[in-house]
Amino acid sequence: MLDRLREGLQSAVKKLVGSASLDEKEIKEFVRDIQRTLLYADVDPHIVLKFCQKVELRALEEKPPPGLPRKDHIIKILYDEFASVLGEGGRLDLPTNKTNVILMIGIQGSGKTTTIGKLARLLVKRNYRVGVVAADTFRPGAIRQLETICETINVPVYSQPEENNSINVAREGLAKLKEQNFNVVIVDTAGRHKEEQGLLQEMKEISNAVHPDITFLVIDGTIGRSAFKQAEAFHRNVPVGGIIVTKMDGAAKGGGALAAVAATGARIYFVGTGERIDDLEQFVPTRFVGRLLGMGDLQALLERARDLEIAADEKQVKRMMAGKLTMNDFLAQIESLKKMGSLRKIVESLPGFSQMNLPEKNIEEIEGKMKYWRAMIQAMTKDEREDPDLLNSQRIRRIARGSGVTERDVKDLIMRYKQAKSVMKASKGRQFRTLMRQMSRQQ
Ligand SMILES: Nc1nc2c(ncn2[C@@H]2O[C@H](COP(=O)(O)OP(=O)(O)O)[C@@H](O)[C@H]2O)c(=O)[nH]1
Ligand SMILES: [Mg+2]
Repeated sequence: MLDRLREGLQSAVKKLVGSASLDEKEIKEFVRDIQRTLLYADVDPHIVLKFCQKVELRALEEKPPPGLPRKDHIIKILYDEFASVLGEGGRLDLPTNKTNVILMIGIQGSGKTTTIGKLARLLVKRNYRVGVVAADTFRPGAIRQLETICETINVPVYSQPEENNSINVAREGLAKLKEQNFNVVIVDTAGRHKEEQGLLQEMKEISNAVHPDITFLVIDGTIGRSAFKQAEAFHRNVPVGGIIVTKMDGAAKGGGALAAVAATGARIYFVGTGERIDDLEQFVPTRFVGRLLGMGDLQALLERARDLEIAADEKQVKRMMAGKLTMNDFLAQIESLKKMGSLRKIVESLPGFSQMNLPEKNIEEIEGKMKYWRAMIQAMTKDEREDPDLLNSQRIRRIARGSGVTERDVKDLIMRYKQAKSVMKASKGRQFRTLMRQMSRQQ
């Protein structure tokens, strides 16, 4: 599935790995290759632009942990950013002590009925008793289609061939199957066209009638980035619990559909990868990205990168515990905080960190200042970074001029550094160790 996308990404990675040197030019070319591949897969240009800028910035500016080749580090960055674009996948965990109701909605032809068969099969394999309600009263042959699929997997289908009120069928079907203690009841619906308000109204009414535990919106992966609008239109009318993207086999635009759906904030639970009953996969973004980039090598690379990062952090922490905190350590720590997400969240999660004199209102300000801090630290000589006590007023003036800030800014940085150092000494690095442990758990 997604062959073109995979080939494009893997060939960009291969080119990067094979290049003799690795400077700005190669990195930019690598990012451009990725960009082209994503646009071809119909990923929304805004998403592509943001994604590529982020990858490029990180690739150019981030220092790999000692021991990790720069190329590997860049591939890891690519992996991280892909996983973050795709968001979290959804996991379907249904309790066995009740009748779980799953409502399937989506426009006609998106693959609802086919997917119901696949999902029923998957749940039967997990030992659930599954029944299906045929509440698509609009499409001729809809009942027969569902019955044909479900016969092959021994799943009963409730239908009322003479009834054309889908809400009644749904309600009565559910009641009947509930009586028979089914663990899961999946309700199939019609899906004429998304523009038809009537359809959305009907979905709303069915939803109110059956009170689904989860509503799956089924989206055709071949529509690419238009999936965004479609997902939003449905969601405005019916609370969508999760999304299933179908026809990922052969869909040149499947990547665009996935990115678009993830951009709505909805979780993708499954992807359909063919017409057969077993062609349904649970969607696990990290695994998915791994496959796109060529998992075999990547898994080893990611593990190595993590080990090296932890080792580097530990070395740093040991030094800091001995009360030795250089400006470089300071910067690295601040940046690793940033990498973990919002500084505020982290500071709040660490009791005792308030000793660093970071009153709440200052946190945002600090986040904003971080890029200047980097410039200032870069303007220092190696000796100054190792031993900031050397920083007299003359040197401060030079650094301020060299990094385009005021002398007061430099003094402010030094003050914060000293505060951090004294906290570090007092707590023997305990707080940072807690932090490191959290970091390694997050990876
Ligand atoms: N290649 C491929 N075809 C699919 C997939 N899912 C559904 N289809 C096909 O899409 C068409 C419409 O599917 P159907 O389940 O009837 O859609 P519905 O109108 O939403 O119920 C059928 O021909 C299916 O075989 C998939 O994952 N891959
Ligand atoms: Mg159907």
